[in-house]
Amino acid sequence: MIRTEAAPIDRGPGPTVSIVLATLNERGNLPELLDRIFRLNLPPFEVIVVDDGSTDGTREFLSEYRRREDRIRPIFHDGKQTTLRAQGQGIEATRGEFVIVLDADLQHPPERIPPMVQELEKGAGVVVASRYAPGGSPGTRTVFRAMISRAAEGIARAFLREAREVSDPVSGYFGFRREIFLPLDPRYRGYKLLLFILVMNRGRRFSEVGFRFEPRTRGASKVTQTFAFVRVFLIETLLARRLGRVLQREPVTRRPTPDPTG
Ligand SMILES: Nc1nc2c(ncn2[C@@H]2O[C@H](COP(=O)(O)OP(=O)(O)O)[C@@H](O)[C@H]2O)c(=O)[nH]1
Ligand SMILES: [Mg+2]
Repeated sequence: MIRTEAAPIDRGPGPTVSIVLATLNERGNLPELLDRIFRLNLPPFEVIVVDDGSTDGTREFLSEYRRREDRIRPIFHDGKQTTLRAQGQGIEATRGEFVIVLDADLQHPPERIPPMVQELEKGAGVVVASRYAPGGSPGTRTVFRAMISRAAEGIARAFLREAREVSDPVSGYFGFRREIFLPLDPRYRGYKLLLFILVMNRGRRFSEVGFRFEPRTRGASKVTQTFAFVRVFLIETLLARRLGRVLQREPVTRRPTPDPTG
């Protein structure tokens, strides 16, 4: 079911930075996003794109792009699995010391990646690209979207200690050290991997970089469109909280995440 477009080409030492994108019908945004990413001044890097069965030409575009740019590795998964799982799948395929996750719809300007990598190089465990840190802005958003976002922040802060330590705990734009990542139970669904990353990094330094949340100009939003998001979000917050408890009891060992039905 999971098919990688092509085996990575072994060029000796691997990349330092792995950029992970989840895509669902982003054909209109990918050309500009990738061109902007490949123009960044970064240590050696790779781009992993997990596509969940796009039908708008995203897959064909990625296959074609891969032919001339071998630093990009598309992973084709059949069927919508939520961003939590898609990003998790992408992270498991990364080779870099530092991982950066961002949306592929140009709402997260990739030009913030270099300062985020610098924070990780300076020793941060997690770096959050924040709408509320200096230099950041939530941009113009609908009242509905602002309400959903604020509700999610409130839920995250109510249940997770780590979420109180950053200004934008529900950001979808963040970076962390690859070594801390624990594969999530494949049954988990959700949209905010950052909550789990914060929990996995308990006790380490969290850092922030401001960013301006841009309006989506092409393609459709799939996540924060309905109140169904809030229900899924509440469940994933509780799963992250449970993961935090398990890690507190057995802090060092690497093990699968707790059973969501247990
Ligand atoms: N692979 C994958 N990507 C998804 C899925 N849902 C959304 N995305 C991608 O995740 C990013 C954020 O999604 P978006 O719909 O813009 O979220 P919103 O801005 O919160 O409404 C975009 O790059 C989407 O293409 C999914 O189920 N699977
Ligand atoms: Mg979006």
